[in-house]
Amino acid sequence: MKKTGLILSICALFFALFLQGCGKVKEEKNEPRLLLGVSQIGSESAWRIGNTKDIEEEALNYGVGLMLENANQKQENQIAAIRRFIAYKVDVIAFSPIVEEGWDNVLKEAKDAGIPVILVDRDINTSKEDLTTCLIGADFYNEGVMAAEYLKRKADSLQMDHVNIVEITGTENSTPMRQRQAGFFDTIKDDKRMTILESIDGDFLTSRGAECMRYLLDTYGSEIDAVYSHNDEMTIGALPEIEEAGFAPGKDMIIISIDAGQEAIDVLKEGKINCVVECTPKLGKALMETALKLKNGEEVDKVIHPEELCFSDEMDTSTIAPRGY
Ligand code: GZL
Repeated sequence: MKKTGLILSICALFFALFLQGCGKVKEEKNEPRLLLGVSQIGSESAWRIGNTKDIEEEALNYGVGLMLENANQKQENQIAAIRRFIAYKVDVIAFSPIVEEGWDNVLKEAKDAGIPVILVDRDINTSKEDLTTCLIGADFYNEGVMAAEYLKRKADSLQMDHVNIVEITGTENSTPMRQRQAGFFDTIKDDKRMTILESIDGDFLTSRGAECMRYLLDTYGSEIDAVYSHNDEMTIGALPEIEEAGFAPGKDMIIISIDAGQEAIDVLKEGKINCVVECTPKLGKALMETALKLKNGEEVDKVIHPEELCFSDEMDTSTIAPRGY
């Protein structure tokens, strides 16, 4: 009898140790691989919303603990969020700077706290070295080049001897605004047919795109041959104003946009937009892989550009796959 009791006690002990071990394995399994603080600009466009969604999904896929704060288009909110991440001692900080200037102090604080900072989507303008580790985002300059190259081909096909262009830009002093404008201007500057009538800041917003287009139509009317808009939201805002003024967008005026969200692609298929340059919001995978490398002390590339396409009325638009944003 005694022997049986001893065997049962030993089995009970092993079973208890086994359960405790499972508990520990389970506990370790739930432990995030790293804590990532992300300051996101806002929710101003389908692109931004798609970018946030992709970051959240990829954080789950990679087992990354994510603290994501929406700054509602205010730089001061981004700075405050970064300070909270520092106080919280996150492993890595990532942010998409709404504008290029004004980050030196808070990034110096992150550097002094030993927390690496990844730039996502947009860049900063600083004279200080090593405030950030890398940039993951589009080649905005090339997006401007692709937009201008399309316009030159379109002018050729329509045998236009002059092309009067109005430009609706994104948020002033933001990286996409500066580089999309530079890439476009550098590409058209030697083409004698091309004239920029005016550039105006639409702040990447639908409502501002409409206001800008209304002003440009009142000012230049039928002189306008082409509209170069830095994002789909402003383009979508501009189209009804063009129709209201009695013009057919995509026919009376060449319409060029950037982002390539589903809504703009659908309008491209209707023939009211002529060209949409892709700017993918799907940066989450690259962000998680880069943050994990930094946590593990590995080297990372200074700049990571995703591949980007140009959709236009030169192709069979029915073949364009669903965009997912
Ligand atoms: C581009 C991103 C821009 C998008 C806009 O990477 O910064 O900001 O083109 C968004 O839609 O508002």
